[in-house]
Amino acid sequence: MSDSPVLLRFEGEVERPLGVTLEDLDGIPETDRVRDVSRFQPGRKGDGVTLESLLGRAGPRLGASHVTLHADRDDFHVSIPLDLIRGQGVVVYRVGETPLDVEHGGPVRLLIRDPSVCQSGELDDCANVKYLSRIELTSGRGRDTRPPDDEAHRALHARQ
Ligand SMILES: Nc1nc2c(c(=O)[nH]1)N[C@H]1C(S)=C(S)[C@@H](COP(=O)(O)O)O[C@H]1N2
Ligand SMILES: [Mo]
Repeated sequence: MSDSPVLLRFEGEVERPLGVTLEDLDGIPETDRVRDVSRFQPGRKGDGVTLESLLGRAGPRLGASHVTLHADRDDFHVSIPLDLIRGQGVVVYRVGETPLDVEHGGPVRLLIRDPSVCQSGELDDCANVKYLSRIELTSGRGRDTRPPDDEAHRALHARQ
């Protein structure tokens, strides 16, 4: 057990609710690590672990159909079918030796390996949730506050 702050929680329809610390993330084996996200998202930087490796630890229950990504810092939420996101999600939390800073969406940010453009489906750019604090497994779609149209999208970006 470590007394470091919990950076990310897994909750809801999981066998083992988790509170994940920096040490936990650093302890994930190399096979589950994703180094240098600029290889698949040019212009973004960082290193992380696969969402799948963390889901494996939490153990989605049989009834879990959706993964809801919560950013409590700015009250932004995205809900995506489990089957779609599990092979695509990367949990980014470092840039080399340095923890991911808030300007880059840290301390923990989700990146989709191969997102579609904004507002074009479940796994779009808008699902690259910054300041990710909780991952909730739900039966049915959970909360999703992604902008529904161009105007809402422009307004969201204007606030950032
Ligand atoms: N917490 C949080 N994450 C967020 C958003 C937000 O408003 N809050 N905006 C989303 C949207 S609409 C987009 S297009 C991308 C933009 O990521 P970028 O700022 O790294 O380009 O972040 C997504 N992640
Ligand atoms: Mo977006």
